[in-house]
Amino acid sequence: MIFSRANFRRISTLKQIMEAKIAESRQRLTKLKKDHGNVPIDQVTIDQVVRGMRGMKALLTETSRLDPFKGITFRGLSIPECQQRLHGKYREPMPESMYWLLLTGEVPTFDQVEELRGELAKRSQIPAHTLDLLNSLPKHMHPMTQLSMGVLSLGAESEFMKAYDAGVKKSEYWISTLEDSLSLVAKLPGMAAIIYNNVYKDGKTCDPSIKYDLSENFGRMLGFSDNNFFELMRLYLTIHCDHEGGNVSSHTTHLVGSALSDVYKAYSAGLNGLAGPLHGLANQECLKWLLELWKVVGDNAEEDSIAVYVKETLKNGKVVPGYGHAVLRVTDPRFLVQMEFAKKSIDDCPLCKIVALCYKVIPRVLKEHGKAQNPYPNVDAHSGALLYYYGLREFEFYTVLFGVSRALGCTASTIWDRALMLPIERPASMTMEGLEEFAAKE
Ligand code: AMX
Repeated sequence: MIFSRANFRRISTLKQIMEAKIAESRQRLTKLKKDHGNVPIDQVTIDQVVRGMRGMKALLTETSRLDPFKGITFRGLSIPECQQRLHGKYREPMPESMYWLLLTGEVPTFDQVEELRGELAKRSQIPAHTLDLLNSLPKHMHPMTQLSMGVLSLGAESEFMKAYDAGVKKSEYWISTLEDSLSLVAKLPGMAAIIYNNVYKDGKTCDPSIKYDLSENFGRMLGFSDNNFFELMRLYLTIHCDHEGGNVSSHTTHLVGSALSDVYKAYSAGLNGLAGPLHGLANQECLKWLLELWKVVGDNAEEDSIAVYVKETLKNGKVVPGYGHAVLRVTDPRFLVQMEFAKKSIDDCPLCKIVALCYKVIPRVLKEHGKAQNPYPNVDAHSGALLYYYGLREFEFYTVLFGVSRALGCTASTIWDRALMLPIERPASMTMEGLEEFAAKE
């Protein structure tokens, strides 16, 4: 036996539901491969090869689906539907409920959420070697680098690697990957809080409590006590959790995991991708840009002064952070839900008012500029303003919050990759000469 029986008993309902779903999905996939394996989905163009595989349908991801015009759905549920069905006893959806949904495809009952909440709370203790590592890192090291290193160090306890070394069957790889994933998701808020308190505060982090949900524990470990901030954390950690399989963090996690690296190695790599300014780091860049804009236009900003500032950004050859998207062609529903949160919960946030004004002005300016395929705001255009309002003002930490959330989607997908026994990822690359030969044939 690779894991303790006690652990298995604790996650038995989750595991049993997943077992049934996996058996059914394996049958569907076998049929697809056998009966329809040769059906073409798409034609790959030279443009797609040289433009970052944009829109190329080449990945199987079960947890969420991104429609350019409707935005994200998690196992078929839109963000407003998740708000209605995943909130448990709170106002905003719970990340625990979302994780259950991503893992099983089902909306959990109250008892199931409670089971998962308790399970995660029990697994939240951080091993001594990871604590020592985090406490030894220099304050000037970017928090995302620290988080990625911390996650990698958790791999010393990987149940998957133990199972693999013990010769467990391929069809059971998902079970130890589920074990690792639950432990990773459980430990991430504490690790993030330790990094925050080490870098920006007095280095002291309180322990999580079994009494609270993941979001309240996280908020408290970061030093907050405001219930509205905990609600914001619930919303934030839920809406950032997954964005189908092709984005940099999810795709990287999938790619590394496809070589059967444990989920700690795979997600640590995913975090390094999330730390790029065109991906998760955009939230940090976005708030920096907004604060500079605020300084210039003041509290009583008007549309014209914002337009002048945006045009200046573009004239300097910079992108407007928080705007545009590789897939979406409408306003990101994750932006809209944060704007709603601001309207509902906050009436005295000048920065949120500027964000709302920007939403009126920037799409028009970007359309006139004529380059961006999507001139509308993405998730990052609002998140920084809300965090700033509640007093979380250390921008370099913002992508860490994103990283705590994205673990839900990336680990759930890695478990399903193993459940469906997907092979190592190995596409083919082309030389320029090879592409020219194709072009000449046309
Ligand atoms: N401001 C100015 N120019 C923009 C722009 C923006 N917000 N968004 C796109 N463009 C430009 C691109 O730089 C590109 O210019 P180029 O031809 O000179 O290279 C051109 O418009 C076409 O780009 P695109 O096809 O519309 O976008 P993309 O798929 O190449 O890139 C993204 C998508 C998000 C990287 C891009 O829109 C961008 O840089 N946005 C600002 C950064 C940002 O908000 N990132 C967060 C994304 C969400 C996330 O992952 N967290």
